[in-house]
Amino acid sequence: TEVAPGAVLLPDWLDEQRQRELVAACREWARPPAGMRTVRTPGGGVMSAKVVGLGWQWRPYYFSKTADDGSPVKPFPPELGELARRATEDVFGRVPDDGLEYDMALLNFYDAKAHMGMHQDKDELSKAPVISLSLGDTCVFRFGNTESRSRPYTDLELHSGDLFVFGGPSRLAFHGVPRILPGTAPAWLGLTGRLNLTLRATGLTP
Ligand code: MD5
Ligand code: FE
Repeated sequence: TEVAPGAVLLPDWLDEQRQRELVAACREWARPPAGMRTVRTPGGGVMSAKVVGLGWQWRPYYFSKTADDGSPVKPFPPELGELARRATEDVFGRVPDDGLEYDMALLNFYDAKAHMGMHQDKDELSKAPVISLSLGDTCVFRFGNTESRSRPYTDLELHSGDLFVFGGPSRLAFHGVPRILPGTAPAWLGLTGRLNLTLRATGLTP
């Protein structure tokens, strides 16, 4: 389903086994050193979603190879590069051949009360689509416009197993997660809360 130009939602893209495997992998990636942490913004704010980066660590508002605890950031797993290629193939019918290289994963964990304010993802130097995978609780995802945080925007639900690809003109749209719908994760997944895994090409890896 094309939600907006370049923004494509493929519901239920990950089968049960793949979701279970990814949750198990996320638990490893979240572990210290260079594990999941709380992000403080320069303005004195605290993000309610917890974050960990693979390949690169996102900081407001740049990428670093060093985690907040001083350890090297965990490597970007090759299997996530393979997953990104499969996602772009399924959505665009081919792997984009403009030399883009997926080199970082950003993992966000939302508990029942977490949310993410409206923002743009513009720290990447590459225009490659962002691949977003949802696991666990359903969330309300707010997809906005490229001009401002305010209306017009569209609210939709992202469910466990859904793939959302943000490319083209949607790549720089404002977006956020106004709320989590607690207790909506599939029982067989064994996850309380929501994990969002995004695969990105920073354009920073030589
Ligand atoms: C989430 N994460 O559900 C969302 C999904 C983030 C973030 O927003 O920055 O970690 S990924 C959403 C995304 C990425 C790039 C472009 C657009 C959405 N978009 O045009 O809407 O935790
Ligand atoms: Fe974002």
